[in-house]
Amino acid sequence: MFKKILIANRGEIALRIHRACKEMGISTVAVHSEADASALHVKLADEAVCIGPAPANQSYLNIPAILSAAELTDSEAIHPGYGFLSENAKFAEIIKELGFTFIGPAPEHIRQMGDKIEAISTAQRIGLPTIPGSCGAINTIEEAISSAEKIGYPIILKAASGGGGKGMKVAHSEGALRAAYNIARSEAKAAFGDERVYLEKYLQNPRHIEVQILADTHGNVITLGERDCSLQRRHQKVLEEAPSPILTQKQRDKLLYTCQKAISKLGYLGAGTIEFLYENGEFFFIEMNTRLQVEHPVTEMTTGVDLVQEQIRIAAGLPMKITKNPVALRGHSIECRINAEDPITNLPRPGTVTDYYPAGGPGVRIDSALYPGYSVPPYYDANIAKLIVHASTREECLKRLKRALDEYIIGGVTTNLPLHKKVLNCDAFINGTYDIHFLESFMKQED
Ligand code: MV4
Repeated sequence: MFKKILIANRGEIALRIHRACKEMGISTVAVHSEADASALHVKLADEAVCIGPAPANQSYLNIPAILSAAELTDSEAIHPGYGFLSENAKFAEIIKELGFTFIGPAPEHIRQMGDKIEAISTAQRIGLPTIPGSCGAINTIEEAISSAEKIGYPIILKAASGGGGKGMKVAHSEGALRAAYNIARSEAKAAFGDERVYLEKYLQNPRHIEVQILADTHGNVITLGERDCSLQRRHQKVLEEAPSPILTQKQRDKLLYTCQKAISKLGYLGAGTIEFLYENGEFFFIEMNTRLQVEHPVTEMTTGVDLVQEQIRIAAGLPMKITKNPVALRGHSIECRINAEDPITNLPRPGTVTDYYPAGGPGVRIDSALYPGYSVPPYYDANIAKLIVHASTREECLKRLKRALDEYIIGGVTTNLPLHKKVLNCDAFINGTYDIHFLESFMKQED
């Protein structure tokens, strides 16, 4: 096992990784920007190295600075967390070349899934159901129109290097497709330096359901159930739950079995998430995330598996602690993402935390790097805490969540805690029938 791990991230996830390391007897190195010198992940780590000024491209995205910190501290492995460099194939490659271990999948798998066109053709090859579409890049407007006619409108144009919702255009007719095509290409070029786009049938009211997998170097591949991430706004997830309230056990069994077979065939290593859209009883692959995800705690609560510890064991070449597939699931878990944001504009709104009373009691977990007196810096994303609850049924879980939200006090910064409380009183959420458009229409109705 590693003696020392460098954590190439900040905030709650840096702390989450630190905690896993400590429980495994591993010493930790925090890296931080000048703006994060007083951050909790820095205070708690065994060692800390400042890697640059506040802007992420000069610090948390600064590959040479991070590698120097690893060298300087004699770290053996690097955990990238989520965001920042977590899905940067070059970073994973250089780490390997320099003799460190990247805690994540092979660079080839990161690259393969980063190109959404290649990801879809790979998904088809390994037996995952995909959305009817162009099967590759569309290079001319004529090609786009003929492909759309075969598939049928409405269609959606997506950027090959996109993902997470950036650079998508929906068209309900040939006229709309003609108008959208060049815009989609130039937006893709501007955002990702890659103008390639592809086309899919547009699903109008899907749910977003994703499957957590783990695979080790000993040939074990396990699924750890699904997460329902349909409660989102502008492609930012707001609340996630496990299991999905709309799946039958039969549907779940089939989905998990298909994913287990697919990942075995792919030869993937580490933690990964396979994202699907679900509509009218059918699943369609959209993307695969080759990292630990923000919402991983709901899977940890319903499986009892420590995903970060498993990632570390896998990277060290050890077998996972749990290898029986599928992993047994128990109860229900919901995560609320607490953001420091303006309640009207929903734009990030930094500030200094005054009072801080975290919720507690049975079945309550808070993943956060907040403390009284902490100043939320303006340079990074708005997420400041995740409130995760677990109970034996969804109904109990909703009651527990309501109780925990009422207890949680974060003074001095404006948060979306009130929004979570409102969502909990909404019928479509209570009965579990909400789709990916629910939150946006709910919030419009509120204004
Ligand atoms: C779609 C879709 C409807 N039809 N693809 C957005 C994020 C990216 N991962 C894929 N996305 C979508 N792809 C087809 N063929 C609708 C979305 C979508 C969405 C998906 C998941 C969660 C939230 C979303 C919000 C808007 C659109």
